[in-house]
Amino acid sequence: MAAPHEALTLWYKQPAANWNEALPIGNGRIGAMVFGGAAEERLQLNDDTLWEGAPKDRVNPKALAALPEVRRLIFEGKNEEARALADQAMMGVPPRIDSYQTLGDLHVRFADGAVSGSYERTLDLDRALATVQSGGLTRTAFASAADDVIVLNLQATLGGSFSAEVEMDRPENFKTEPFGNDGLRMAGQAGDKGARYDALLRVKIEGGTITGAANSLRIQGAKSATVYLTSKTDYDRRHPGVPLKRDRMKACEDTLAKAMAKPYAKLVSDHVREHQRLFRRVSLDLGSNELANLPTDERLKAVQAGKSDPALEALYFQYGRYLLMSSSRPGDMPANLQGIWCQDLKAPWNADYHTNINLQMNYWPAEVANLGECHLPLFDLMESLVGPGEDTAKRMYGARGWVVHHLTDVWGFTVPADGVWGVWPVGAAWLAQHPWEHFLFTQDRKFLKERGYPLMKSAAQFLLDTLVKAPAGSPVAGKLVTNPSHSPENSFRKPDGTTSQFTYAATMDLEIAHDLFANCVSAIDELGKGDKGFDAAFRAELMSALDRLAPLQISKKSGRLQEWVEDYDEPEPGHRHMSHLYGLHPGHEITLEGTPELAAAARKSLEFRLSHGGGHTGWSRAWIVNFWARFREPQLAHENLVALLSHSTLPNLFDNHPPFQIDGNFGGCAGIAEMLLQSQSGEIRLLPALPKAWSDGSVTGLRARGGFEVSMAWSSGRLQSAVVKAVSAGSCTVRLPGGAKVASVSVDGRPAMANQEGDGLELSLRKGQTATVRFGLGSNG
Ligand code: FUC
Repeated sequence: MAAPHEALTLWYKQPAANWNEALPIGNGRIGAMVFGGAAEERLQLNDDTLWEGAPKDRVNPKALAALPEVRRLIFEGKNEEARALADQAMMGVPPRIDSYQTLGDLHVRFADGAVSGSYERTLDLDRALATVQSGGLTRTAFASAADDVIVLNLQATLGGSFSAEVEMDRPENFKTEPFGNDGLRMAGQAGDKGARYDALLRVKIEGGTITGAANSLRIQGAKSATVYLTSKTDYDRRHPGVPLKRDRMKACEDTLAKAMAKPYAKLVSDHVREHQRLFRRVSLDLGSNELANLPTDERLKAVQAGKSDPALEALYFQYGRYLLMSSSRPGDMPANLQGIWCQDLKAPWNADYHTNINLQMNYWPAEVANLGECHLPLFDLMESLVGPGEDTAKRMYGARGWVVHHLTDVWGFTVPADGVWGVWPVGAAWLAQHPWEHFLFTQDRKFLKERGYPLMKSAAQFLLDTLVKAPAGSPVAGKLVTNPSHSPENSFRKPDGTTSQFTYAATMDLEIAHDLFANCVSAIDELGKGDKGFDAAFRAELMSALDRLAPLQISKKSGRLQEWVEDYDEPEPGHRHMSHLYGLHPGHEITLEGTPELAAAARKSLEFRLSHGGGHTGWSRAWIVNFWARFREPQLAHENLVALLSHSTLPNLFDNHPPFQIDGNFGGCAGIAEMLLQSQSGEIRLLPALPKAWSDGSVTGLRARGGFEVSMAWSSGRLQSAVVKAVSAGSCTVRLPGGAKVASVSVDGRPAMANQEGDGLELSLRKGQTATVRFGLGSNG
């Protein structure tokens, strides 16, 4: 069992009292929340394809005809009339999606005797093992990506034995029956039209006996028992809604037979090896103090009470990486609002894919935290949405390309949902940032050509076809704008005192369009290197649109970056969404050096939001950490990271958006990386926002755009050394923290020229080479 004091372990002295205290395991596809109860072990189970619902044509047949009228009303300032018309003519039919669901529960109820004595529960992130030490029993749970099984091993210590009863159930729609003498099967469906599933568990014991009854297995006098569990559904990722024709139970049997044929020690070591292959690419040390010896929940309480715990911040970062690996491996579904972990039949927000920040935030850490392959499930989902999204684009907007509104599911949902704020047709355009980022980090041109660029181009086509000219009298008259438009979920107050959400040219739309068009041009130029004239006509179309796109506006009244085309007042100035700052992060349009006026205005907007209580949800707080990192404000970034931990983090370190939403975990993880390393402006910037609390530390294996891997060590707030490996490309410009003086540079161990000019350092590298830079005495930091 893991020593509880290891830096990469969450641990507790008591069982989970509820789901928010249970510990997650997952192999990307299947997973569980481990409760560690003394008298009963409960594993709440999930399969990432177990969704209620089915594909359905939901395009509102009145939409296309109503669109010109909605646009006219909006341009004329008749926001309420426009809203009423959109409400009856543009919303999806019906405008609701169904929920991702729990797979059910595995229960192991211990007979008297196994429950007394000392207790400890851990989650070892480095080995991806959850353990429980209770009385005379050691329990180990893990979800193996190598063998596609969930495993629960129970081991009597000190030569003892134990007895227990094993059951599997689900809140609804399930049937269980025995499987041979040592197994149980469960089958059913998500709702009455969703995915059908089969789950199978089998138990192997040492010593004692095992007997099967109708719905349970009884273990008696065993020295050890290992439960193997897997599940399969009929959901087909390539053809959502066309049930996969396979013998699910046979597939479960085969999977378990293979896993059970391995000696247990080998099953564990194969699991650990596969986990560490990804997990160990990055290490992070931010310093430590005496709090590191406390159980995780007590550390969190200490942080809530104002104590500093840098090692908990590093643990939170690695937990984000652990969660991404556990919920989004290649070939699986992307991480939803709860990753894969969900105990409900009707989950909060259906545990869906929200595309007006949440899904994207889930993937912010993927590249920089060196888990690029965990990004791939997002591209699979995007590709599955292109067909339905093109159909919606054509029939609702008369446009080319694909559209996604503010949320989606696994059944190709692309129409406006929930309410008129769902008429937000830039979801696909935002998502299209991700394949471009994947290319920037990996330099994988084949990916860009075959998968990335087609997704980007189609999203850009939709925008090109739906941008319209702002009318005379508009502050951006004659320029290209979106209409209809929303600044996600936020409202504005018009001079006549009325409020609305429905408008044209919300700043975020313009920033998303700018970003996407610029990225498409860069992609065309990249792909044109081997293919002169590649998509030249489309490039010209993009350049012309970029030229005519409405500009971002700075309020004359307040100096803030405007969120809307008019300088409206806001009924909720501390709103959780900070959409108009998209251009600063995750976009690249606003930078300190490139657009100083816009950056200053964006900063004012951020300060205004914060001074009115902004950041009250976990994901919102996590976004703020990223913003401050981009402003290179270490203390402010850190202050908000601490607020994320102290106000929005549950005892199991899950992000709290009552009840739970995983985006804050991922956004926080990305924010920590963003404080240490940035590369959004064609340069690699080292330690851009190192706070005082992390004055001594080191990191290895972060990734930078351009195809680099970066490691650094610092002490007393000053950079000591940096190692830059050109994984897939060559030379780069490195920006050093203020005052850092290069003492020496070597490339692959051989002394090299130190081309430092001010805070810039040119590294001439060829693919595969590694530069090691040592810094001398200077006053950086
Ligand atoms: C957005 C947010 C909510 C919530 C939901 C899933 O709509 O505004 O806070 O996170 O997504």
